[in-house]
Formats: sequence, C-alpha cells, structure tokens
Amino acid sequence: MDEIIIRDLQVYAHHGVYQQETEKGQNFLVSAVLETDTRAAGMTDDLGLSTNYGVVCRFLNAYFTEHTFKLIETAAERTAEALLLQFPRVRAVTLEIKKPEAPIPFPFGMVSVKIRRGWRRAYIACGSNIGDKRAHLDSAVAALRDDEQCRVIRVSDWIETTPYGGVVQANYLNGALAIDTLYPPEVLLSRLQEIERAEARERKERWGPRTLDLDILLYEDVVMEDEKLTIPHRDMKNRDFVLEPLAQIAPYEKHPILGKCILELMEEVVQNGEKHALS
Ligand code: A4P
Ligand code: MG
Repeated sequence: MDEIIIRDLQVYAHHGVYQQETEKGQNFLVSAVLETDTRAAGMTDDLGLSTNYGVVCRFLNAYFTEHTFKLIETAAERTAEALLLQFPRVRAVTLEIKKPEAPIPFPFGMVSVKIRRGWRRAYIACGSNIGDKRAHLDSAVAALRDDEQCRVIRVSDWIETTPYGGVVQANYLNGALAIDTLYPPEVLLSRLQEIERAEARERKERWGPRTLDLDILLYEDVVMEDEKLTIPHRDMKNRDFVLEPLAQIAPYEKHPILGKCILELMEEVVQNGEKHALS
C-alpha cells in the first residue's frame, strides 16, 4: 500500500504520569505513516482524492492537546483510532509518539512508543429461524452500520435453508456479511453477541433454534483457537448454507488453513456434503 508520511510533528501537550507533566506540559514529537492508495490522486492531481497531510497535522495537534493521558501508549492507541475514524481513505496508520523531555534522570537519546493499527476485513455468517427472520437479520446489519468501529462492505442475499445438525426445527434464513472493523477478534465476538442479545437471543440447545446467530467465519488471515473463539469458523467447510452466501460476496477469499478459496469449498460441499440451501 502507498504511504503518506508525517515525521516528528512537534506538539506541546500534557500527557504523563507525574503531576508536573500534566500541569506544565512538554514537547512531544508525533510521526504518522498513513497507508492509503494514492494512485487516483496521483493520476488526476486532485487533492480531493487523497488525504490532506496538512489537515492530518492539524487534527493530530488538536487531538493531542485537547486530551490528557498518563501513558504515551494510551495517547498512541486513542490517537490512532481517532485518526482512522476521521480519515476514511486511511486503511492503516503507524503512529510513533516520542517524548524527548521525559522525566528520566539520565542522559538519553529518545523514548517513544510505536504502534500500527488499521481496518481489518472480517466475514460474518448470520442465521435466524424464529419470528420475523428477515427482520432479525436486517437488524443485525443495521446495528453494524450504526457502529462506528465497523463498516459494512457487502451483504449477501438472505437464503432459505433447511436445518443442519439433527435438531427438528423451522427452516433458517441465512446470509453472510463482509465488514471492515477496528475491533480485534475477541472484541468483535463480544460485539456480535451483544447484537444477538438485542434480538432476544437465548442460548439453550446446541444447534437449536435461535432468533439470531452471528458467527465470525474469517478475520483477515488470522488463525486462532481458544476457549471462546476459533477462527476460521471450525465447521464452515461443511455448511453450504454458509458457503453459498459467502461465495456471493467473497468468491476468491482464501481459507487460511485449507488454502482453498470459498468458491472451491462451495463446489466441494455441493458435490460431497448435505444440501440445505433451498435455492
Ligand atoms: N465461538 C467459537 N468460535 C466462534 C466463532 N468463530 N464465531 C464460540 C462465533 N462464536 C464462536 O456459540 C457458542 C460459542 O461458540 C460462543 O459462545 C463463542 O464463544 P453460540 O452461538 O452461543 O451457541 P451455539 O448455537 O450452540 O453454537 P454455534 O456454533 O453458533 O451454532 P452453530 O454450530 O452455528 O449451529 N442450520 C441452518 N440451515 N442454518 C443455520 O444457521 N445454525 C445452527 C447453529 C444449527 N443449524 C443450522 C444453522
Ligand atoms: Mg454462534
């Protein structure tokens, strides 16, 4: 990805653990590497198609002086998030906060904190088989659209499917979403569970009926497993009702363990697996 680079912007601000730091203030140097596609602006000479580094500097100065944090770790974290929310063309930012006058009783060159934060692409499976199924799925999309830490990129069709997993229950409506999010995986899971609860989701029986089920299928190329969260979703390769809507919105996205794209996985499940999609 292309980069716009701001190096050592000087800002007088009041971050620090000690009282003298928050009262008197000191100089900080802020560096930002903005990952963004500059080609459209480069080809047209149109600033409107890029991110104005002057405006970014003003923003950094204002954010840094209007807030007070004890730690430069927190200053970096919060500033990176605010910057990503403010400048939609910036996909990721590496932010370094230097504190040249830090209260250290020895001669030193510099202390700093450097972090990289950005939008991450995730795919979510959604399903409902109680009540107004369409309304439950639409509410999930609306809740994600209302969340500033998420951007809904694509929404599949909602497809009717017969139940999978051996429990006798009503047909499902299933779909898939592509989102960009600032949440790390664990926080995204909690947020999805909050949205499920808002649709009166009760957890009773495994594979049983539900107003709304939101599962994380893929999160970039992350592979992880702990007691709360497995990514990629463990059973996605066996579920045509997941792969069919996902193939609509991300046919060539690769499964990071199986090394196959969604379209290939769907063809395999259509040939070898059970068919649940009614379309
Ligand atoms: N968990 C682990 N990994 C993930 C992940 N990638 N995404 C944990 C989301 N959650 C994940 O899920 C149980 C726990 O899985 C969570 O607490 C989370 O920490 P749950 O939704 O609370 O409970 P559940 O319903 O028993 O499990 P799950 O896995 O969501 O159910 P399934 O396996 O998805 O089965 N038939 C059709 N046609 N369409 C359907 O959508 N859905 C189910 C539900 C059964 N049959 C279906 C459908
Ligand atoms: Mg679930």
